[in-house]
Amino acid sequence: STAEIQDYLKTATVVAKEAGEVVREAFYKEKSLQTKSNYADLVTETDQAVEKQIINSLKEKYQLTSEDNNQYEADISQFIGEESVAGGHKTEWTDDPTWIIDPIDGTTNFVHQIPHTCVCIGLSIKKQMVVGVVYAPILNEMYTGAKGQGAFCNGERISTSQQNDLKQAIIYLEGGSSREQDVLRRKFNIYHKVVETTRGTRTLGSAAMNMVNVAKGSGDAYVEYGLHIWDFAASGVILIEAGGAMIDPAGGPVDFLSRRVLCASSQSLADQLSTTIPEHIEMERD
Ligand code: LIP
Repeated sequence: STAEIQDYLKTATVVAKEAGEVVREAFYKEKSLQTKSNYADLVTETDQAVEKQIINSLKEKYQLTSEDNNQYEADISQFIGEESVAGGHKTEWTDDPTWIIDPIDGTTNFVHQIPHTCVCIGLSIKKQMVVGVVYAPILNEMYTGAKGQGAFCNGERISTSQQNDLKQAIIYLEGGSSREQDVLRRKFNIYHKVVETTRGTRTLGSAAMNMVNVAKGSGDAYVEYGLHIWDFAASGVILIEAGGAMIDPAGGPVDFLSRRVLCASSQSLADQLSTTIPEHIEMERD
């Protein structure tokens, strides 16, 4: 129901804000760092601590304290978190209500003190994204969206540019963290074509930051191959609620486990960008 969704959104906002304080506190300090798949794929102690904090807060609210919240008791039992998956949990996405968490999206920015870094919390019900919160604590931007209820930044309604002409569009792209020659070669073919056919490209270093910027009309589209569900689930709700379109880069509906996404200010721009891309990289699925 609408009231339930609003309650989930409120909770996610409070929890993201608390998590963001931890990120802000750690931002200018020395970080304890590890690499994951390669030297460009980073995790810090803060990523891990913040993910635990988020999961514990959500469990406390929806599972353990059933007395003060009996109507939602045990409603939410599933979690997909970037660092839990890195720690060996497989990504299992079911029809059950599921919180999808990226404790720090833009970890590399966080490590290098570049302010485009954010906490992402999304909620899916029956594999439909219904709530999305993206909080960028250094920029002091709180983005929220809930299905059918609009998208907001710090409480102000946001909407996409509605740009329809690729030649006048700004496109966000990412180099990503894969260092495989074949993936890089394909990505840079795409990059070449996008630079050639548009007004310009930008890279913020965070999928979610790219997407909330498209959502608020700061830039017009974003495409990436190689990301994961936690990088774009929460920001996807915000983008759609802001009037944008989110598709599979090859066209058709987005597939959250396919590790690729194309977002744009409008469906028409999304389709144009999709057909401009010379080849669509198949990533190993989550
Ligand atoms: C990052 C994504 C970004 C991608 C990076 C990385 P993380 O997520 O937001 O779009 O290019 O390789 O995956 O690891 O900072 O949460």
